[in-house]
Amino acid sequence: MKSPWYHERIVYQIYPRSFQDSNADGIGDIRGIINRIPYLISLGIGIVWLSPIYVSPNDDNGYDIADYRNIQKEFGTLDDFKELLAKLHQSGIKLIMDLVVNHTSDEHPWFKASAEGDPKYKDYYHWQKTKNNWSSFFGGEAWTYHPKRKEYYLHLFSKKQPDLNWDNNEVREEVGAICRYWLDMGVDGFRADVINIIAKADNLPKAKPQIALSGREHYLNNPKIHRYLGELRDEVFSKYDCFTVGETVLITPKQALSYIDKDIRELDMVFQFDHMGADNYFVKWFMKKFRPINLKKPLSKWQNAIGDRGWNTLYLENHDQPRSVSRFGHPDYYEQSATMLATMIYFQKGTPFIYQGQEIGMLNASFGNLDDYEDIETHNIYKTGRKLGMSHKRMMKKIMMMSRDNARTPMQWDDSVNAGFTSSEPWLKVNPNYKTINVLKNQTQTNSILAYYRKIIALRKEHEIIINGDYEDLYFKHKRLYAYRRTFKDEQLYVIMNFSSKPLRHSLVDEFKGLEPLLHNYPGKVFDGILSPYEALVYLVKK
Ligand code: TEU
Ligand code: CA
Repeated sequence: MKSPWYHERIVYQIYPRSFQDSNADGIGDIRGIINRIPYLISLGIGIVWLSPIYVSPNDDNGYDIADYRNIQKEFGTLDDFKELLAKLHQSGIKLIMDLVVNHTSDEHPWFKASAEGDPKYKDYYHWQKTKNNWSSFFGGEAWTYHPKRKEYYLHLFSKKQPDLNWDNNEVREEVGAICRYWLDMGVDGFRADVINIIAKADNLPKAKPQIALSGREHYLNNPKIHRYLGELRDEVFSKYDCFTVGETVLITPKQALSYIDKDIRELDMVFQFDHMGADNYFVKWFMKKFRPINLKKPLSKWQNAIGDRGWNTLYLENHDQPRSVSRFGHPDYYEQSATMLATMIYFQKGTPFIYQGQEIGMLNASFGNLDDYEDIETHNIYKTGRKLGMSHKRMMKKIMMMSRDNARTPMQWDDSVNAGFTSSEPWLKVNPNYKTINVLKNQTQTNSILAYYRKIIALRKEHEIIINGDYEDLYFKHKRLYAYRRTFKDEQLYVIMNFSSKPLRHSLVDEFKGLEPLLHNYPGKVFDGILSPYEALVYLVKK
């Protein structure tokens, strides 16, 4: 059976604000993306995922939408968007949009009408006379009083992001219509923002108090959600050749399968977050020392648990996560750890997602000055932490490592002013390391991180085993060796890595003596039976 295109292709996530500015206002835009299509083609990716470009007051950089059918002025026009879509399609690249429908902006006409008590919109959101003890993902309370309506409204994110009431039939019809609008225009699918929290328990009961995310037992994977997503699948998604990937927070493999199992398919795949917890306890602000085993365990758990029942997503970064090389790599082995991490994740079974700049090994910006951060989450957490008595220094340490702005600094194209992102003042500072880390420099070096990413992408097109081979861990308990085997028809693919800064000898490596690796991140190194720091080897064996 032929695999669906969204199993074979590689997704490249663009954060439009930070990708390429074309009109010198310091903000990335659609025209900028169009100008960079040759770069996307040269990478070999097959799908672009655009973070939100809809009309938005920008409280949360576009994740607070005021008009789902139009483009934010600073990004361009609907015609620009249509041109981008057409040009990507001409280049054989598909496009998926971000679908943010857990909440709208408080400046969306629905919310304004709801706040005024307009009978049609009155129940589009969650209103209550009294607030309860639920807390927000961004720190602080999840309720805000609205003086006009004289009631509190629920917002699981910022107070400018009121949660939609999915129990309301008309809300669900509106969402379906929005999806159809973009699909009819030719869009190829959606990344559905925090989709597993859209259904809230009836009457929003009081929460079991927790240190973070109080109330979650009443909105995570609430059983009603399957009816709501089932409707969307039947009435909208199944009518198009499109795909959906749900962002599902705090999810277990079993819960994931309740959405993506091949007999259910309310969503085609989900983003899980277990491996993003490798350097923290439950919430990223409670940091702990990173250990490779804590990355290996969750990744392996998902490979094994999803198995043949569904399909995984493979990612290390997105616009919410710090840069993976800063988190899991090693500064003394920068190129080696960056390429090892890519090998580790992208030879597993699932659809690869690459976040802009990851392919050139961009690192955390770690600005030391709070004023250099733009992200609402960063500022809210700072306030919350300070209120709880934590020092400025302690909060800044957390922010420097974990702020979402680490991933949102402008794309580093070259070593000209502002890294070639803009000719004026960028909306968020460029990472000062852009003179050494940029696309141009990567392009001129044969063994760059970018060249390695291109090789992985090319290999995936050449060898079906990388897409459809079964996954199996090898020497799973080993703390420094990371190894697994993929099996497909009469082929086996071995992925062998030293996830440490010390040389590693292991009998597994000896088995491949004299064999030419399919991929190797130590260019020119001759096999000596010992894995160097962060060395990664991929072997293809025919039985
Ligand atoms: O993220 C959901 C989410 O869980 C994040 O808020 C997460 O807790 C945080 O980013 C970790 O640092 C999605 C979007 O990806 C994010 O950009 C939005 O801010 C959020 O939803 C609200 O729409
Ligand atoms: Ca611009």
